[in-house]
Amino acid sequence: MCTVCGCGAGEVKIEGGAHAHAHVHADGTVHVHAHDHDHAHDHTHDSTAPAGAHAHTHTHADGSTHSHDHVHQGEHTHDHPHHHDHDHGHAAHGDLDYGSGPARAHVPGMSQSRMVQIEQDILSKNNAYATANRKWFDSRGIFALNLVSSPGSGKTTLLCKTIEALKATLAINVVEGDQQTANDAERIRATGVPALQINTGKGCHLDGHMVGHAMERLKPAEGSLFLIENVGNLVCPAAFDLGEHHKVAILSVTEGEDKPLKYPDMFAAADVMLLNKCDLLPYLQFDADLAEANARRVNPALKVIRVSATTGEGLAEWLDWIKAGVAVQQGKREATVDALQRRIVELEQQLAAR
Ligand SMILES: Nc1nc2c(ncn2[C@@H]2O[C@H](COP(=O)(O)OP(=O)(O)OP(=O)(O)O)[C@@H](O)[C@H]2O)c(=O)[nH]1
Ligand SMILES: [Mg+2]
Repeated sequence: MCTVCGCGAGEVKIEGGAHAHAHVHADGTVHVHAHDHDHAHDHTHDSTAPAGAHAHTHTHADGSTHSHDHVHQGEHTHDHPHHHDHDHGHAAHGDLDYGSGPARAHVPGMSQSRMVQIEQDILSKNNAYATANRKWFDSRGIFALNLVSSPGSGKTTLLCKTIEALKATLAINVVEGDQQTANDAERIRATGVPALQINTGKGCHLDGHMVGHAMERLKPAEGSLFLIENVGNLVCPAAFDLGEHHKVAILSVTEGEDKPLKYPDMFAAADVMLLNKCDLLPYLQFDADLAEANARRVNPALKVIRVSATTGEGLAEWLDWIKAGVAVQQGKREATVDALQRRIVELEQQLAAR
């Protein structure tokens, strides 16, 4: 899970030359910056702490916690194995559960408190970028969606169909996230709308910082629709807010009804689930009602729409939901401080002209 081990901190390439670097420092802090290749750059990492120093938190057996600084003289890791004798339903079979500690994950050689610290650090930085993105969208009345799913469930096919249906009446921009290739951005550009590919390298999700750069490049119009296709991955993108208004989870009928229960974070984070490839239902043993019920066990408020991106079945409801969201965002624009300031300037000019 990339929020606790920092495995998403590889080299990121954004189409058009700029790229972003994310560094995980020895003390676990993450530092991200972007730069263009057409100018020289230099950067230093300022730290008031001595090289290798970091704060260390221990949780004692009695539950008390204390923290102290220490300096590493060389590379070392120390592990605090914990035995949890919780009574999990499956523990009777000797199954192993590495998700029962405070970090709800396991990284060899890293303590639970360290993982929690790293996760908080990564997510708080990401959330700051995401909040700025959302504010930017809101001030311009833009409706932003983040499509998340496992690889191949039909995100790009759905996007192409959605764009074909809406592009005559709505300005649309697309951000594509994949570890490698610009295939999906090219498929989107073939529909005639602007698209930008972000390659995440070893990274397994898009983050708020990457999307901020994509927004700067795409320059979406006021009142438009901004669609983000995340990296195909049913785990990590759930934790990263990009500044979107809704996460839309896509589950295709070839994946099995149990996926919302096995990967609950994603379905809990989404507001809408598109059950895709419904054209294949006659050929499969897939219980669509059970899949919906499983998704609602994780997220009772989830809106579910059954669709087929290839036949177009169910897409009308999806398109209506998007149009309603766009209308709400366009309405909100009127109420933003920016818009009010523009109105004040206008009124002052009218007064001055009297
Ligand atoms: N039968 C059927 N096939 C579909 C449907 N939607 C997508 N597909 C097929 O599923 C495959 C994967 O579709 P994509 O749109 O590339 O899926 P994706 O989620 O964008 O994949 P990644 O970006 O790699 O994660 C393609 O062969 C599509 O033609 C559908 O509704 N029905
Ligand atoms: Mg795709």
